[in-house]
Amino acid sequence: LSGVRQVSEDVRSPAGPKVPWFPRKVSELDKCHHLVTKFDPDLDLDHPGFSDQVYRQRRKLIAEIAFQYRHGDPIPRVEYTAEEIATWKEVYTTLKGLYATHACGEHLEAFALLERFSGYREDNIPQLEDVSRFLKERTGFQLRPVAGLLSARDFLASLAFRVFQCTQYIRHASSPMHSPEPDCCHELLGHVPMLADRTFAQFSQDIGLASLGASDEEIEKLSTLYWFTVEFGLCKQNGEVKAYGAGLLSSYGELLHCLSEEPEIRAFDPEAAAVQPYQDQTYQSVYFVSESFSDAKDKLSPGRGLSVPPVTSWLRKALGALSHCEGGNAAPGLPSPGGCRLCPPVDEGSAALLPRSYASRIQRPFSVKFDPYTLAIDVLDSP
Ligand code: NLE
Ligand code: FE2
Repeated sequence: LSGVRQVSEDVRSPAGPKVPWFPRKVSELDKCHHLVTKFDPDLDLDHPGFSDQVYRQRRKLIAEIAFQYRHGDPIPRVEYTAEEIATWKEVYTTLKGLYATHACGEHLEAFALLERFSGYREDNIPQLEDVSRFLKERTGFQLRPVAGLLSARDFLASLAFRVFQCTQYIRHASSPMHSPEPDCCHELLGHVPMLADRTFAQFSQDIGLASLGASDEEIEKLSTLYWFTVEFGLCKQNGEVKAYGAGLLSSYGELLHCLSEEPEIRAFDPEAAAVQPYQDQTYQSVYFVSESFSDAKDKLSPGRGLSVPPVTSWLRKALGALSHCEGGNAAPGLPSPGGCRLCPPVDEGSAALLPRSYASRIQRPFSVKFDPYTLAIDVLDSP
């Protein structure tokens, strides 16, 4: 396959050839490997590793693991060098000093578990295989190695299967406090603890499901929404603003910046966040803060009560997908527990069906449903 809009012959879409190809089973993520050559140490003169041949060689070697990787393989271990571990140590210790005051409760809770069970230490870069096993037990998320920045379409598609595409190399030693590109510090310190949270895992998967077969314009909106939530989101907890975005939790410089007086902080509004312009070179000038991240979540009893986690309701709001279940017995804006045909109980860790009203809005003439037993996507024709 070349290009991300190709329609595969073996997976025929009910909508005909106009729908971009998308994976239907988890093993087809092997085809979702289109890299974006941005921030590449070989091509970008501003990359801190551009003039460092040793660093560039190392990146090539580690990228090879991702190129060879097929779904179901154990993730090969990397023996990190003393210099890499020193970079990790600097990132780890400086960030850890800020987490107590700057990170959300979900992150702190998972981080403590990772330190106990998954080799999170200042002198050890955790191995993706070990971390993947931890996540599988917590939320069913698993990791797969990726060589660098992926196309938004491929990256989001993997989330639909509860697979997180994870870089394995580390940032250049000269810039430990901020990196414009993802690296293992960003994935392990920023994303992994959040993916260990049920609510957050469901939200991530829902963005992924919404992206399958979507138009390029819709992918752009979804990845922007992802940017201002999963990467750079703030939330209020006990009256204080905390970070839950991975791009903040992995950058000492930006974690300080986001809770300083400098940036503009706006109340989270999914519709606005999905179209807010951003840049990815340096710190953000605008962040969105959610009122409800933990408050609303505390009102949910696990597996019972309201069936849709609050962050997922943000997404549904963002997608304008609420009309079919309004008037049920749920809180306004939330589907009624088990009462709506189009809103299965997602908190049981199983199905997440995106409502058809949304599908029509994104010009996707079908709905998708994740089958947790086979890790496959069922495609349902619209009437
Ligand atoms: N700026 C983040 C960091 O330094 O870890 C990475 C962001 C990747 C989108
Ligand atoms: Fe990220």
